[in-house]
Amino acid sequence: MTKTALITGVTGQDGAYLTELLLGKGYTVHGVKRRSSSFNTSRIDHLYVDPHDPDAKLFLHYGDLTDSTNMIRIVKETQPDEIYNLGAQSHVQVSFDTPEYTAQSDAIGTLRLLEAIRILDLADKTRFYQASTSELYGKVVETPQSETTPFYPRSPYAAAKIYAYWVTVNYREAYGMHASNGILFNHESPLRGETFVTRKITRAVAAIHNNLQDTLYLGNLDAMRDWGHARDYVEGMWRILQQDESDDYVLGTGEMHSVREFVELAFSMVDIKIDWSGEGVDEIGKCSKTGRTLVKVDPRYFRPTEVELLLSDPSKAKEKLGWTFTTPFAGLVADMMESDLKLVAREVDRKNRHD
Ligand code: NDP
Ligand code: GDR
Repeated sequence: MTKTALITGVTGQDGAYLTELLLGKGYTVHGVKRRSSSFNTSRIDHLYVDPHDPDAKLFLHYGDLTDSTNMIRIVKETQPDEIYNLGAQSHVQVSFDTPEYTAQSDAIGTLRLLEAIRILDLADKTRFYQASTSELYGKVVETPQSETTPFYPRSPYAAAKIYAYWVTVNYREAYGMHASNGILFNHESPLRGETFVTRKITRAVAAIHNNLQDTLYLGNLDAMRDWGHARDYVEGMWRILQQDESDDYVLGTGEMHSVREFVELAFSMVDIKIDWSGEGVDEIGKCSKTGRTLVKVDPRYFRPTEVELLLSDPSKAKEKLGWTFTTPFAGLVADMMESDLKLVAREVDRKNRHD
């Protein structure tokens, strides 16, 4: 029997990889996209076929997690077997500028979807996946961080996501819903948004290598993250919803690296070795051969409260879901660099043709 999935955040990084995965498994996929004055479906355009085509399996619906009636209508019309709630204002730093909106979409948005399932009497049919996050751990209480590590959110984003986490647990316990949290550590890819640190770095390194940019400005170079590849993590999301019992799982690599290490590795892939000097806001990274300054610190990117390090213990997911990551840190950086070097080469080519 063909299953039907509904994905919020279908136009985002994870939405794109998950859509590809589910279509490959024969699912019919409904996605919620936001109305925007410019195109926002570039990550899934290659998967989309005209809905008039009899083979069409991907359908997009205008919607927003801040709009209850719209959510209820979409759930009613699509009658999904599985809902993946990936939609969110997902940028930690931006959440300090837009805390109320972040709470509306990330916290209450989750409640709206759970209520839609309940109101529509779909609790026995529809399984629910909540995109929870390692940001819940925030300030370091213990490492590595597992399903039993206490939470200590450090941003309006994390505070909103902690509500979403607990309301998902509550609807499971109160109404017997198959509702699960995936507590996912950072996962990246060539589709990563350009203002997250990894993609900001790989784009800048590719641009600097092609003389399109002089300097990469970053915030906290000492922050440590457990970075994996998004393609691996959407497989984990799907596995979580295939379990007989709903539950909460950490997905991560169990390895962490600093932002500085990410920068060094990305530059090494275009044969540039970075020499660091100075400290704090005065730290700079120079090309070891030319002495040119390529990396500077800009305090604008410091956060009012920082999450210094995140490190997962994904052993429960390994044992119960048979899930583990397949792309190690160096492979992730290489994949992102390769893709951004191609993108920049296309930009250079376009520019040359116009000159
Ligand atoms: P992205 O920022 O790439 O995508 C977010 C998606 O949510 C986009 O499709 C966006 O639409 C949509 N969206 C934003 N606000 C709303 C709203 N109010 N109503 C409906 N849709 C909305 O995030 P990722 O793909 O990286 O992450 C997916 C989810 O997983 C998010 O919830 C994120 O918080 C969470 N997460 C991510 C991790 C990571 O490392 N990537 C780790 C742990 C959790 P649009 O394209 O129009 O902006
Ligand atoms: P994060 O990702 O906050 O972990 O949230 P991000 O890539 O934004 O930051 C990671 C770390 O890098 C430091 N940093 C910078 N960050 C950005 N964005 N820009 C910079 O210039 C910069 N310089 C240093 C940050 O301070 C931070 O410590 C991501 C999002 O996908 C969330 O939605 C998700 O929940 C978590 O990962 C797990």
